[in-house]
Amino acid sequence: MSTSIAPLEPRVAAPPGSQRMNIVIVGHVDHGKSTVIGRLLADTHSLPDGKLEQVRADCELNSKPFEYAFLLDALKDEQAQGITIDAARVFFRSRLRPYLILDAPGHIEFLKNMITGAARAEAALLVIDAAEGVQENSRRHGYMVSLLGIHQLAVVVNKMDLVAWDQAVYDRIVAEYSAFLEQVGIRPSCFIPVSGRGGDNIAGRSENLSWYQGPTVLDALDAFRSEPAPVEQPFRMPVQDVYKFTKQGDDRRIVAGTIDSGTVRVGDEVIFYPSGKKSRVKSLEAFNRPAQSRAEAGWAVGFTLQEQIYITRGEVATLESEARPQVTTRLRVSLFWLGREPMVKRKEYLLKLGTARVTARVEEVLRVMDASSLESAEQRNAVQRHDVAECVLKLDRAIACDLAEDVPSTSRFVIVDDFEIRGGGIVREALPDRQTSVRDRVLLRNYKWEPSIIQPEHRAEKYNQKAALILVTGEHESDRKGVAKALEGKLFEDGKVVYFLGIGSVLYGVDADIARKPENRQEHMRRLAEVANLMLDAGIILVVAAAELTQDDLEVIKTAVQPDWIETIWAGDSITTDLVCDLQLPGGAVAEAVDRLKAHLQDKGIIFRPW
Ligand SMILES: Nc1nc2c(ncn2[C@@H]2O[C@H](COP(=O)(O)OP(=O)(O)OP(=O)(O)O)[C@@H](O)[C@H]2O)c(=O)[nH]1
Ligand SMILES: [Mg+2]
Repeated sequence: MSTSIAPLEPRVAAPPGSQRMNIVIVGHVDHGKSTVIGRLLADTHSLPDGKLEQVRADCELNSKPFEYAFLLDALKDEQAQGITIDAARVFFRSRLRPYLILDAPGHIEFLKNMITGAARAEAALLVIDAAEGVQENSRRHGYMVSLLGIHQLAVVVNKMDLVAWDQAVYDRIVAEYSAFLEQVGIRPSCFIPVSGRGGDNIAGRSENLSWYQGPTVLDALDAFRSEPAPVEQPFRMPVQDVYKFTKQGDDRRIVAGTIDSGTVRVGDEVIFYPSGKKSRVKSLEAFNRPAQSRAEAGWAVGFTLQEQIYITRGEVATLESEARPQVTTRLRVSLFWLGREPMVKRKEYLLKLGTARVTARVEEVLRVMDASSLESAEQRNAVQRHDVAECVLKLDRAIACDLAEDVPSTSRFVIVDDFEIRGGGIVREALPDRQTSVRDRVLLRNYKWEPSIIQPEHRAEKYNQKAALILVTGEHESDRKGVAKALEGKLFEDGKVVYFLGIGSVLYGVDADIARKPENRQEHMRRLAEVANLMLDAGIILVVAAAELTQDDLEVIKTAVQPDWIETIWAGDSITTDLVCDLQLPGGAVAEAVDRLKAHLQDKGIIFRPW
C-alpha cells in the first residue's frame, strides 16, 4: 500500500462521510511544529487559493524570509473573525480523511482543552529538533500525552537538513527518546526524519533521506486508527442542571447535561451517583433535535423521569444495567502541576470532575516525578511546578467518578486554585474512606427509596422554609441543649415547622440494641443521620444537640444527609474538637445566641427575612 503523496498532486478530497481525526502537535519551543503544519497544509493543497503566494509576497514586501509557520498566523487571522480560538486549530484533508490539528500554544491550554473535552485528540505528533536533540519539553509533552490517555504517537525528528541528513544523529535521538517513552508506557507508531522547511518526508518522500524507508508524516497520520467512539462505554452523563416545568400542576423536572459516554434510551432505569437515587427515563429531548428515543455520547440532552427524585448538579447519571461508577472521598490520582506556587498538603483546592465541584486536600504525596526527566523522588510533601505526581486526594464530600482505564472521560479532573486551573490529571484508584460501609447502606437506601408525590420544593413553599439539619454541639459543660431548645421555641413561635432532637432521645430508642461504646460511635451517628434524613425529607428544620461532635462524626452524617442541608454550630468559647463549624456562638446569654443563630439561618436562606 502506497499512500505517499507527491507535493504537487492535484487537490484531493477525503471520501464523503469519513470521520475527522483530531491530532495534537507538541514539542519543545522552536523545534518546528508550526513549520511542519504549514508544510502539511501547503503540500496537501489544503490552503485557500492564493494564500501561499500572498504570504510569500507579504514576506518579500517586508524583506523578511518566508516561513511556512507564517501560514498559520495568516489562517488564524482569518478564523479569528468569527470564533475565538484558544489553541490554533488547523483543518486539512488527506486522501483518507479530514483532520483537525491542534497546535497547543502552552501547557495550560493543552491541559484544559484535553481534560474538559473541549479539544480531545486521538493521536499526537511530537516534534524534536535534530540539531538540538531531546529537550525538557520533548519529555514533558511526551509524558502529558501518556497521562491524557493518547495512545497513538508519531515522533517527528525535524531539521534533518541542519545535521547534514545524518542517519547517526537520527538513530541517537530515536534510541534516547524511545527509552524515555518506554518509561511512561508509550510505544510510538513511528519515528520520522524530516525537514519541515524543505518538505522532506512531510507529504512526499525525500532524496536527501533515502536511507529511511518508513512512512512520511502524512502516511503516519493516515495510519492512526480512529478510536472507538465512547458510545461503546458505559453511560455517563454529569448532571449540569435540573429544570422544573413552570406550568401549574406540572411536577416534571428536566435533567440536563452532555453525555460523556455510552447510550441512553427512553424506559432505561437510571441511577444517579453519588446519591444512588434511581428512576426511569420517561422522555428524552436532545438539543436542537426533535424528541428522541435514544441519545448517545456527545449529545447535549435533557430527560424527564418517571419518579420525581431530588437530584442536583454534580451527580452523574448512569444506567442500572451497566458498570457502576466509583463513589468515594479518597482518590489516588496522577496529576501534573502547573501552578507557580507548589501544591502543598493542608491547603484547600477546588477539584472539578465532570460537573462536580468539591474541596480537595492532598492527603499524601506518594511519588513525585520531574516530568521532563522522570526522576522520581519518593515521599515529598509538595508538588512543584511542572512536576508530575501520584497523590492521594481527600475530598470534603463524596463524588462519582471512574478509573482512567475504565471510562476515561469521567476520570479526568482539573484542580483550581485562586480561580485558575493549576493542574489536572486522572483518577487511578478509588480508595476506601472511613464512611465506606455507611455509604453502601445509604446507596441501597436511596435505591430502594419510595418517593412521595409531593416535591421537596412544594413542601418548602408551604412551610416557608428550607429543610435543614442544625447540629448544635459544644463542650460537655456548654449549654448547647439550652440553645438548641430555645432555637426550636423561637422558630416555632415564628410559625416554622421545627423539631428539637436530643441525642438521648435516639440513644435509648433507635439505638437500644447497641451499647454506648467507642467502637459503636459510627453506628450511633449513622442512625442519628438516618433519623435526621427522614425528618428532613418531611420538610422539617431539625435541631440536634450533641456533645463534642468531631469531623469524623460529621463525615458520617454527611454521607447519609444531603451535605448542603447541614449547619454545624459550636456553642462555647473554645472549639475542642476538629469539627469544622459554620458558626461559633461564644458562651453567654442563651437569648443572644438564639438571635445570632436565627440571623445565620436567614443568611443561609433556610428561613427568610421578613420584607
Ligand atoms: N533549517 C531548518 N529550520 C527549520 C525547519 N523547520 C523549522 N525550522 C525553523 O525553526 C524555527 C522555528 O520553527 P517553528 O515552526 O516556528 O517552530 P515551533 O515549534 O512552531 O515554535 P513555537 O510555536 O514557538 O514553539 C523557524 O525559524 C523555522 O524556520 C527545518 O526543517 N530546517
Ligand atoms: Mg509554533
